[in-house]
Amino acid sequence: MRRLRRQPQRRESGDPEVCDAADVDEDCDGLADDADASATGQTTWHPDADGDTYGSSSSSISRCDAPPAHVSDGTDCDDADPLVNPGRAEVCDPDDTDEDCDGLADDADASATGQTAWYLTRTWTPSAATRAAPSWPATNLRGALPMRPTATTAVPM
Ligand SMILES: [Ca+2]
Ligand SMILES: [Ca+2]
Ligand SMILES: [Ca+2]
Ligand SMILES: [Ca+2]
Repeated sequence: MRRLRRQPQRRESGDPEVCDAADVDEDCDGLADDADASATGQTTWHPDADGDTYGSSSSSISRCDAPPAHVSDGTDCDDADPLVNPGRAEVCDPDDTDEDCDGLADDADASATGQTAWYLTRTWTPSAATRAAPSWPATNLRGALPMRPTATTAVPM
């Protein structure tokens, strides 16, 4: 009767350490995942300082597990303002803020809302007859071009 030779139980010495959810020490060196400098398969994490779930586009770190206050997204163009990120809508604002982080702000961004209707203001130069008896427009009809007296319309006395 032929005896089968027992194969020794051995772990493949070439097993590489890889990032895994269970923090398994694949290469049996006593260190797993982020604790093992030989680990591969890291994710790029971005800090999310304003807590809006969008990470800063200007900073990142490569780790197996997310460091505190870090997310995998890296598209937040202003990580100090939770009202600015790609999930927001572009709105007209006095500071020309790019709320939706597409690189375009206010009038430059076709998706902007909240525009104001602006009307052309004409410079009114009084005629000689008007200078003699000035008569300023008293009212502006809705929808009409307003004609406002300006510095150039001052009538010399
Ligand atoms: Ca591992
Ligand atoms: Ca953020
Ligand atoms: Ca804006
Ligand atoms: Ca924008």
